[in-house]
Amino acid sequence: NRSTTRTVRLLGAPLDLGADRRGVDIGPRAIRYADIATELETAGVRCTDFGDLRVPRLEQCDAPATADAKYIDEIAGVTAELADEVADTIADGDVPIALGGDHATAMGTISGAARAADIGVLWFDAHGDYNTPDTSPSGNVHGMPLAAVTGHGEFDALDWTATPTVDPSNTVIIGARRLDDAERLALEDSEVTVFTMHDIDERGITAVVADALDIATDGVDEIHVSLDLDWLDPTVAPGVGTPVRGGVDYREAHAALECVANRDRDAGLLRSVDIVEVNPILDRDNRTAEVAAELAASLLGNRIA
Ligand code: B3U
Ligand code: MN
Ligand code: MN
Repeated sequence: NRSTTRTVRLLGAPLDLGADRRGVDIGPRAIRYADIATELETAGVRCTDFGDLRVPRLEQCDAPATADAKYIDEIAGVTAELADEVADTIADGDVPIALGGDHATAMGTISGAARAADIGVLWFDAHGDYNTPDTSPSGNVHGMPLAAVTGHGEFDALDWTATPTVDPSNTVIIGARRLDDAERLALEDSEVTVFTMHDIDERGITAVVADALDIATDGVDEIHVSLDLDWLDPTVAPGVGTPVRGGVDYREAHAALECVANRDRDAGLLRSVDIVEVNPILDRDNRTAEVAAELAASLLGNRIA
């Protein structure tokens, strides 16, 4: 269990090549300005900062080689580096938090985290991120990472065969409210569990997260938490590239992550975290980054209030 003080290591991943809207590359800086380090330390966690990974600027990249999965080669390079940093962080006994950047970041975090142990995944998102280059309506890779890490679809540029990934039966999406048609069909065919906003409305956030934790940890020891800020309602988190109305409110978001923290406190299961899709250019007064920092403290903190 988690009685000793943990150290988290921030890994900035200013990646925007997976998204359509510019600005998400400033996300890591905005979350630092929102004082995530102090939030975490106040919650009883030691916080170190690795700085930012080097990410190619969109302006330096050639036009995307394929419209099916734009900038997939560049994204493969960045996520491979992130995977190494995540694996090193875990080997040092620390908990990596990848600060995005767009959600393609998660391919690196998860493949790095899955190297040393089998993990389950909790994916808090308005979207499924389960498109493939064949089904994606946009060609944006940030709509595909969950497919890639669960072995669904063809991702030629990604060397997943050399990288242990996650079992779809230990993968849970929470808060979905906008799935593309082909994506929805593929999820229905898969072993991934999807809890929609309707499930949360009907059953309450804590019951849904309790189920999600049971599913994610069935037969595995540890979990990865991937938090897309568009999971929250845009009134709470306006600074995201693809806002969708009807998301969780501030208290539901904290309650959800506190449920994870409580289970973690008993079992020591939280291995790695992503906090992604914060777009300061679309934000108001850095509110979304502040919510992100506060949610990190609820998820990783050592105290209940
Ligand atoms: N499903 C759409 C939109 C989307 C997915 N993730 C975000 N947007 N952030 C797509 O492009 O795959
Ligand atoms: Mn996402
Ligand atoms: Mn999303």
